[in-house]
Amino acid sequence: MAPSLPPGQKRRENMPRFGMTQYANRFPHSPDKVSLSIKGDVAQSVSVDKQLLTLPRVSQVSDFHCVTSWSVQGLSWSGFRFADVYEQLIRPMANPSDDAKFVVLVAQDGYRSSLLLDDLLNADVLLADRLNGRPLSIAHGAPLRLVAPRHYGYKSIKHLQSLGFYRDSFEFKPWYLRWMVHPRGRVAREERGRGLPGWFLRFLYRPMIGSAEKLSRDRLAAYERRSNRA
Ligand SMILES: Nc1nc2c(c(=O)[nH]1)N[C@H]1C(S)=C(S)[C@@H](COP(=O)(O)O)O[C@H]1N2
Ligand SMILES: [Mo]
Repeated sequence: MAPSLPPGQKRRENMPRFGMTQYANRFPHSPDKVSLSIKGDVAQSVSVDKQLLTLPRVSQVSDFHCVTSWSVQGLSWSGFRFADVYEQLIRPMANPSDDAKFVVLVAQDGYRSSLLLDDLLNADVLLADRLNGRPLSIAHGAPLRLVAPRHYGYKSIKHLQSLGFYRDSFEFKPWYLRWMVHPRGRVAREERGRGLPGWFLRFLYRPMIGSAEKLSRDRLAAYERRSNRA
């Protein structure tokens, strides 16, 4: 029997391309090139690229939970542990301030998410470049994405391009309305949004899944047709 799901989640078999509808038609500018800029309250702003390959590669099977209430179980990711990236590259190269515990992640498509450094340092948080045995597709976040299985999917930013380390959360401007973004977003506690109960948001979001999924799929298909012709 498959393991049970967190509160309010429903299982689906396949991983769709999914996201906020305003990002459905936005795509990474450099899907083939990993380059992370490290900034914020750091001694030095730096860029991390090839250094990633010096870290141990890790594989992990984990579940993925979208805030709108769908979950996919047993995804096989491969990449680098965030904790290794932080300890072995970010600290020596950029030296973030000890009290810079609030991390803002920005993507090549303009999407943003935030997580507490303590949550990012969980052993199951990865910067992944492979999914189910293949290089990450554009649909799922090429060239590099975050995988934070204990947090809602909206924290697991695709097409990652920068990490900012800050003392305060005021640096973070959410991608949409503030109530949609919980500062931690832990799945086990149903922290779907800010100020509104998880069960309420679950019922609010659920009817939107089908149309959001279709929009994401159609825009990706149109993008692929355009790039094949070019
Ligand atoms: N760059 C970027 N990252 C993103 C999103 C997005 O639109 N753009 N959507 C988020 C949401 S809401 C979800 S559920 C997951 C979906 O990941 P998938 O498309 O690989 O299923 O990506 C998250 N990360
Ligand atoms: Mo999501």
